[in-house]
Amino acid sequence: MFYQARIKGVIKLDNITSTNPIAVGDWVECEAEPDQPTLMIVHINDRDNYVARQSPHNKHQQHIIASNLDQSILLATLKSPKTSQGFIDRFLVSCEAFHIPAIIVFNKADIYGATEMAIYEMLKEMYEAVGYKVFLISIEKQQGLAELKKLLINNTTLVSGHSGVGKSSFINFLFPNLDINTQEVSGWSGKGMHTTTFAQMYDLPEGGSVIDTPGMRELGLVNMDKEELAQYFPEMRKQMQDCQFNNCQHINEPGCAVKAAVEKGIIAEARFYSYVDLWHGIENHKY
Ligand SMILES: Nc1nc2c(ncn2[C@@H]2O[C@H](COP(=O)(O)OP(=O)(O)OP(=O)(O)O)[C@@H](O)[C@H]2O)c(=O)[nH]1
Ligand SMILES: [Mg+2]
Ligand SMILES: [Zn+2]
Repeated sequence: MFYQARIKGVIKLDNITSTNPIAVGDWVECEAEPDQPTLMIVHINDRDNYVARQSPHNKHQQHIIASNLDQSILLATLKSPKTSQGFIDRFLVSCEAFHIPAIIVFNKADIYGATEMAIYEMLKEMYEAVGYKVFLISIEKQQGLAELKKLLINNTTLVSGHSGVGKSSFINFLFPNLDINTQEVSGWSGKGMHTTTFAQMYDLPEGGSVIDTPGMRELGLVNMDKEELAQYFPEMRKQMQDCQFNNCQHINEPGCAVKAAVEKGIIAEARFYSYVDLWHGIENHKY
């Protein structure tokens, strides 16, 4: 059932660090509005988890994208548009920090040439070694989708990624009767047109639900200190207890087990570079 609802004024005040008081996936308590078909939301239940982004307007505020999730799909493309490895790693770190399992899905396989396929194989090997599931699909040619669809049943899944990677096309594949808006990526920039403008949840007839979201330009890491970052790289987490210093940041300390593992090829160099990049980008709140 669908109802129009509005939020009772006082709830809004409780949530000043977030730009939105309520998010897709929230469970709420409602009351009927007198003499109207609409409802009033009077209480938002505690969230099991949520995904948030730094507000583009104010870095001290966050925008909650969705809540009560079982998993998060990063839809990526290696062509039209290109998703960078840095962006993928930033997304994975975010998911680790929010304790939400992440799945990496490369779409538009039908337009990949030998170069993109070689990059895909390299990324697949790298991310699977860390423990992430990696899929290659073509929504257009309906390839590789059956196995992915199985993972959605009885779960609440967030679908994220840059504009133009095919998030809404994926929802249309799952729900052929919906026919929600999709739009070609711009010919000259190869970038998406930001067609979807707000997150929306769709219920699968088999059980479970899928959330379409607007395309992400960039992804700010929310409320994270430099010291925590390494924990959100699962392959680094395994090595860090062997570092000489227990406060090792794995940047240039002596006796660093993480850097030793990079040299031995146990940790992918490209992942370590992402770590260093992200580490430099975090401003610590403590100082
Ligand atoms: N070649 C090819 N094109 C695809 C595939 N999947 C989607 N597209 C096209 O990519 C374009 C963008 O798809 P959308 O589904 O609108 O992308 P989106 O991720 O929802 O984009 P935003 O809503 O802007 O974030 C459309 O023209 C789709 O037809 C695919 O597997 N192969
Ligand atoms: Mg869309
Ligand atoms: Zn170290």
